[in-house]
Amino acid sequence: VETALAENACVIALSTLMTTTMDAMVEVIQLLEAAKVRERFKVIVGGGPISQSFADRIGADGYASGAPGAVKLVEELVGQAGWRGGASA
Ligand code: B12
Repeated sequence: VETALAENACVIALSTLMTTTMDAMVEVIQLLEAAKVRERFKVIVGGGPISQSFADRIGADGYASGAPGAVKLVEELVGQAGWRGGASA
């Protein structure tokens, strides 16, 4: 979260390969909410144990099953009309 703020990131992309680290994705979203900066970032999740339903459950903005889908997802999210995240927030 500190790095995303320092870098004026638009997107935070979280990856995990293991079920044991899935909870940390929830923690990142909670940290963003606690710092009142959740709306400044699009948070996307992925990796072997992750699914669309998990992404929905934790309040992530998106999920993709592979790299090409991740690029498409980011293009859609960042291109969304009216969203001005990152540096412009
Ligand atoms: C390579 C590998 C390792 C390597 C990692 C090397 C490295 N430096 O990265 C080494 C040997 C170190 C390793 C260690 C361990 N591993 Co390992 N490992 C794997 C393996 C074989 C492949 C993972 C991989 O790199 N895949 C290639 C990438 C490109 O594919 P991918 O991760 O699926 O990513 C794609 C999509 O998921 C998606 N995606 C991924 N991230 C994101 C993020 C976003 C935002 C989006 C949109 C999309 C997206 O796009 C990617 C491209 O298509 C998997 C088994 C598997 N087939 O997945 C086990 C696996 C992940 N390992 C596992 C385990 C248990 C471990 C260890 C705990 C073993 C141990 N007891 O020490 C340790 C943990 C180490 C650690 N601290 O993290 C388990 C996890 C089980 C679980 N359910 O949690 C797996 C699933 C194997 C198994 N079936 O048991 N491992």
